Amino acid sequence: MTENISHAASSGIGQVITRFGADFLIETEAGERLRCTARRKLDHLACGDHVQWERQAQGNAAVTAMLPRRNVLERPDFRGKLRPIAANIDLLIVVASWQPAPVWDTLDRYLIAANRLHADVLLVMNKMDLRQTHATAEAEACLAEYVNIGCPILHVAADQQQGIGDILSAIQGRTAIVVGQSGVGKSSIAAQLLPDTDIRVGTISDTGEGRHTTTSATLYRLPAGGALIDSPGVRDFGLTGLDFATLESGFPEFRPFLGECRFNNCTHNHEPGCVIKAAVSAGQLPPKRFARYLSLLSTV
Ligand SMILES: Nc1nc2c(ncn2[C@@H]2O[C@H](COP(=O)(O)OP(=O)(O)OP(=O)(O)O)[C@@H](O)[C@H]2O)c(=O)[nH]1
Ligand SMILES: [Zn+2]
Repeated sequence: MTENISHAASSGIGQVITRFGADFLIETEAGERLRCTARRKLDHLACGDHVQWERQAQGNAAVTAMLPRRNVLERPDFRGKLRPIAANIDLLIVVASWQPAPVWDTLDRYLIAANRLHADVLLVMNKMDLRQTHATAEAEACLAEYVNIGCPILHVAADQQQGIGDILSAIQGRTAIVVGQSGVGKSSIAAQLLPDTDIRVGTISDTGEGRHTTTSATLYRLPAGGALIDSPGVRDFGLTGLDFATLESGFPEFRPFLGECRFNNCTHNHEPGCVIKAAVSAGQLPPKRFARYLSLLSTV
């Protein structure tokens, strides 16, 4: 034991696994888990952040610096101040189901949020056992539009452990979060992705602090590669602060047409010479998504 410690690196790079109050659990590059105290100026660290750490002569190790992050998910705390909850997310697994029925503009908002984070999207239609009995023609037509714009879609039944392996393979080494409206099966999917409760909880008990139940976002390594960052707050995160540029670039199907409207500040609404509207009329762009674009436009 003593020998191990004397050979262990005394500083290095690691990743934040979770937060306990003012302390952080980090994973070193060697896979060791260290409970660290962070300097006060690092209060904005979040689960998923890459950091520099060092052992100290006494007490916990310390996080000494945060490395650059590719993105961060923030949400308002009880005072309305934006707080970072997870960083370095590569993939939003957006879950919808046939019962409760999909709320399509919520789905569009997740796609916009993913685009703003520069993250990929995987749409997971859960409860495929209810598709035959609950899917309306309208819902199938809405879903077909996502297929047409090239959104990756998987059909699964979390309760029946169907399609969970497909989600794991689709993650492909990326760091994912699971989001979606209430009741669609996010918890069921997360539980299936992390079936070994030791993976879910045991990592935290490694610190010798005993089993910890934390509501902070936690990063779980997945057996097939990649990771899931999960917490109740991550799951029901929603898009806030939508502006026009974010809205327009959140509709990837517009891209081939952008820059070709008569007015360079065209909002694709009432303007003459709008190529987006023309493409919708010509059947080249999905009309239901476009109608929802217009209603989102009225909110920015
Ligand atoms: N029929 C069917 N029901 C499912 C399936 N997966 C989950 N459910 C059920 O759907 C309900 C909601 O599942 P949850 O996993 O709690 O959904 P959630 O999205 O985490 O819900 P919130 O916590 O409200 O956000 C539960 O009763 C599940 O048992 C499925 O594949 N088929
Ligand atoms: Zn236009």
